[in-house]
Amino acid sequence: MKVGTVVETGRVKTLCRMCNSRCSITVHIRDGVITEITPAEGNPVNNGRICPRGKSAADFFYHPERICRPLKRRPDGSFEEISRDRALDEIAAKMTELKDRHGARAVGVWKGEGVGFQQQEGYVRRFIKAFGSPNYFSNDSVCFNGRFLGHALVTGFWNPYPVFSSARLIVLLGTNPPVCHPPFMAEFADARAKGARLVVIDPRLNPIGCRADVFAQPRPGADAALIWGLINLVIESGGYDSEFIKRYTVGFEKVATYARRFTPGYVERETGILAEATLKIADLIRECRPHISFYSGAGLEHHQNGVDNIRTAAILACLCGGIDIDCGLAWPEKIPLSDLTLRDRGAPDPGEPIGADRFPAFFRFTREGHSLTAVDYMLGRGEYPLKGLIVMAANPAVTNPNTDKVVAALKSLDLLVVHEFFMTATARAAHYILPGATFLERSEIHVNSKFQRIHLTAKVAEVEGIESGYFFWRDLAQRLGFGEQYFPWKDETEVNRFLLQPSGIALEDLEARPEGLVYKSVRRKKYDTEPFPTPSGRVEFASAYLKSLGLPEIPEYQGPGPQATTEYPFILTTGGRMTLFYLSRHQNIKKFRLVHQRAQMEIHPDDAAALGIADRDEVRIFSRVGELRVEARVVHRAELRRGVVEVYHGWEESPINRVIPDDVNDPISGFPVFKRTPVGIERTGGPRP
Ligand SMILES: Nc1nc2c(c(=O)[nH]1)N[C@H]1C(S)=C(S)[C@@H](COP(=O)(O)OP(=O)(O)OC[C@H]3O[C@@H](n4cnc5c(=O)[nH]c(N)nc54)[C@H](O)[C@@H]3O)O[C@H]1N2
Ligand SMILES: Nc1nc2c(c(=O)[nH]1)N[C@H]1C(S)=C(S)[C@@H](COP(=O)(O)OP(=O)(O)OC[C@H]3O[C@@H](n4cnc5c(=O)[nH]c(N)nc54)[C@H](O)[C@@H]3O)O[C@H]1N2
Ligand code: SF4
Ligand SMILES: [Mo]
Repeated sequence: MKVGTVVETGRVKTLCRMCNSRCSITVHIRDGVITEITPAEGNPVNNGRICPRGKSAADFFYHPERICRPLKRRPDGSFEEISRDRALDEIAAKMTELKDRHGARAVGVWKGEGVGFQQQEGYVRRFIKAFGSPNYFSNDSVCFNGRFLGHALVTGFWNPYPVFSSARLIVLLGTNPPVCHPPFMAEFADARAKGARLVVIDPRLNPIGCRADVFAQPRPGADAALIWGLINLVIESGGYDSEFIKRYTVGFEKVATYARRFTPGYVERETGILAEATLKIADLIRECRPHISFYSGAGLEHHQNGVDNIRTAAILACLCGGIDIDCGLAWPEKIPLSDLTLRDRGAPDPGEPIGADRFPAFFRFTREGHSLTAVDYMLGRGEYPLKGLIVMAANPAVTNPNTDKVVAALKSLDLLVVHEFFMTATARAAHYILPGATFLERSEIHVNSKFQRIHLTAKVAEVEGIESGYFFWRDLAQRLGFGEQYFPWKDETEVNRFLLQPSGIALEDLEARPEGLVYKSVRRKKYDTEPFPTPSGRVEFASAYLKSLGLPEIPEYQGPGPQATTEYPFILTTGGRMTLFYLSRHQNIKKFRLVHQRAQMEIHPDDAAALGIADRDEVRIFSRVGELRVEARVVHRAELRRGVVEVYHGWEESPINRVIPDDVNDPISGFPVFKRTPVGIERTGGPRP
């Protein structure tokens, strides 16, 4: 691997992109070798701290298993190295053939969490639209959009993270910030130092739950019953801002009437949370409003009514008066940047993507296809064939539900191109693998809406033969005949200049400020001067839009989701994150693997005893779609509810998504139910050596 660094010896400041927190880092280089990554000062996002994954970015960059040359699959399943020109020529020829035979929409793209969003997503969307296909898919069919939709349907904007440090009460629902969002922790510490209280609602006693004033452990999927109970108590106590409700909201009466049945006793029966705990949380809310940060995570979103879980939480937050105040539901200011996506103009409209008819609200808000439905189209079970797919920075063969079906679908394609660092389960199914560039090898613009900051990342190094994503899309577009029109920029610097044009910010100014610039100072209570960006211009406790789709206009509680049966008596919840792993990534970093050796299923000691399972025994977990063998970890009885088991979801060789159905979907977002699958469990052997 021949590496060039931008400076022979010295330091380069940039943003860490090992996750979407985007902390400021300093990359240390000596004699052309990256020697260390340390936190950089000056960015309020991370305030001079970074996590172990950020520190390990160079382990990724120099990883001995990294794919450094384009690969083509041979008929026997092995791969041969080919030149980049040949790979791109052959891919373009095949795409043209598919387009001629089946129409452009027979080819799609799938963007993964590896490149995140914003600019890299923009390239992917731009490319496929310019090709003439509407079929853009992404990990956002299973991530984030449930939270986004839940907030956007109520207030018209997404809550891009409260400023926790100014809260008097922090309420966390289905989120585990010390692991998932390390930068939040400094803000929590600030707030706690000033006396703020902490409520954590989670079926699993996670690290943040251990620090809470009130920790409540609901049955998975039942949170909305608790939240309705809190809404009921807030309304009963009359402490909400009735003037605000009158002027700025629609549907309050409907919410108030519906909430009445959610007495603390009813909440206890539905959720398993003691009535005293609900009353205690309501007391804290009364005491601290409006200075409350409600923050909902994947634990609420990955459910059968995930969007409505989040809507309910957003309604509670609005009733507490926390709209567009620092610690509340913050309304971010838009920054004018050029649009890379060709969203509404700039290229002919290719029509609606796969899944838009099944989940119209998802499509309306996200303008993307539904990836779970796309899998059916690949298998010939759609209205038309999906024959070709380019996957960039995703590993759906591990991370999407019903993985055996996903793998079969990927293998059935006439053309599968995977843009990757490593030989993943998804890459193994590809006809062509193109080597991916790490974030250290590209320059891109990032906007952080919480702090209203804009950043430019620095290209720190390059590896001979590896081009960053922009050049992949550009060079493929050129071969397909639309490169000059849609990818005219000679390098990333030119793209970045194009993006910045409407903002009035000069690229040189951003280059000079690696810790970022504030693009607009924070204004609060914008609703005093402008309507909420919802159809009615008000906060929508009831949504006429959802009603027009035949969906409940207020987020009625529908029960927790799929029920346990005699055949599948346990509830499996998945995806509680681990500090050192990121989804399906980082298992190949040796020092991390020493900590997490193999996939485990956490189980309550009484359940384990009833099944004759001892700690570290091998168990089989099975559902109506598949099965998996993993190691049992018998946890402390406080850690999990009885009847609930938990498995991490990213293990390459043990994908728990094999047992998760893809056909139980949230009616608004189309999301699968990652956090409530009825399963059976049996002991199959003793501990592995
Ligand atoms: N280290 C690390 N950080 C990550 C990731 C990673 O893989 N590793 N992944 C990133 C990604 S892609 C995402 S989307 C975010 C996710 O980050 P968050 O949205 O903060 O979600 P998680 O931390 O996964 O927390 C989920 C929590 O919800 C709980 N939970 C499960 N079911 C329920 C339920 O029914 N009700 C309630 N109240 N809680 C429930 C789980 O026990 C778990 O503690 O994290 C990001 N950060
Ligand atoms: N059961 C269960 N399943 C889940 C979840 C759950 O909680 N439970 N969580 C879901 C969530 S929230 C998400 S976000 C999805 C994520 O699902 P995916 O989008 O599939 O994310 P990753 O597993 O991180 O896969 C990213 C891949 O991209 C590669 N990569 C990383 N950076 C780059 C880059 O810069 N360029 C290129 N070309 N490649 C790169 C990595 O090597 C990795 O193989 O998984 C979901 N799956
Ligand atoms: S939290 Fe860790 S991995 Fe994420 S950006 Fe910050 S340092 Fe990087
Ligand atoms: Mo995610």
